[in-house]
Amino acid sequence: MTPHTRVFVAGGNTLYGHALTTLLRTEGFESLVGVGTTEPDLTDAAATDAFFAQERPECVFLCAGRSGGIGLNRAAPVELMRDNLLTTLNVLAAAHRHGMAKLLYLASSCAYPKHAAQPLKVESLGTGPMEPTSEAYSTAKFAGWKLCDAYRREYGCRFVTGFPANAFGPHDDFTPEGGHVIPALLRRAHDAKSRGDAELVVWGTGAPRREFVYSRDLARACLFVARNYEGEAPINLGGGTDLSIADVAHAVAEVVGFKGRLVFDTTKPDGAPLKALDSAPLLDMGWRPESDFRAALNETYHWFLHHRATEGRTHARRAV
Ligand code: GFB
Repeated sequence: MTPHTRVFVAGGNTLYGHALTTLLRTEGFESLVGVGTTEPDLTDAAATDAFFAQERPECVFLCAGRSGGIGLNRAAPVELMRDNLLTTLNVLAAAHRHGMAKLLYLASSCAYPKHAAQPLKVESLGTGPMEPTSEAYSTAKFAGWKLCDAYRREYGCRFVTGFPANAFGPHDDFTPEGGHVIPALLRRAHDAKSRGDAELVVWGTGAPRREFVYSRDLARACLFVARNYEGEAPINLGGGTDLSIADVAHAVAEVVGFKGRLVFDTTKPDGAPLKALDSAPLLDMGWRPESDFRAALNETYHWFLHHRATEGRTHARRAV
């Protein structure tokens, strides 16, 4: 990969996509294609194929497909599964048809068996049932990995699959019901503080543990893998911070400045008891995360504040 390599970040408007596009620009990549509104509707096979025929990307980061937290997974399994199956099918088919050099597909840690040994090694994929609360979405991600594998075996395509840890950062989905735990709690803590609430509700028992990776680190890991990894096996993209949900909720309250009580709503699902990735293959290749969790949480909160403010002004402008 050189700064002249034609790179397509499929799903540029996602959490991962924004972080990757920002990093590629910082690294001096000057031939990014399909950025912003020029990205085709990837659920449309013909539009996706026409885009590849026209733009002929040489390297693709496939992070398209709707995603969401445990709430959205329970509320919209059909939409999440369909959107991820369609976008993955179309992009892999077009990438193969137009002879693209290399593709990194971003699956999800929820595709691991719910009770696999921790930290999660790629060898445990497919060895047991997945966490039910996100099974439709996870099955689509699992299928995406298997399809990359099939293209590699049948046509020799350099399609690599990465399994990211739970990511967070700017451009995430901060909706209180649909977002993942960090953006949803930042939003709800912010609203609770603004209203002067005495309590902040946290879903579940607070006991589950997750490995969190900052989107900027995840983007760096993706570029590192695109440049340096040619293995057949999928690769974990972790190296993040392992925390209980109660720890996360306390950190969020501190960052937002919410002084009230945390209340755990055990009528809400906990999901998987633990999700931590074994990222030794990536770390052994020399990659290292750079972000501090608390500083990353702070940056994410300030991005949210700024974004809400501009969103407010934009809305006002649009209304006029
Ligand atoms: O982030 P989250 O939805 O992802 O939930 P999962 C993580 C944990 O945080 C769960 C708790 O134990 C939740 O019960 N939690 C507490 C909350 N408060 C909240 C809240 O306000 N919102 C949310 N969302 N959670 C997802 C999968 O599972 O992992 C996705 O559903 C995807 O498909 C993602 O794979 C990486 O780790 O539980």
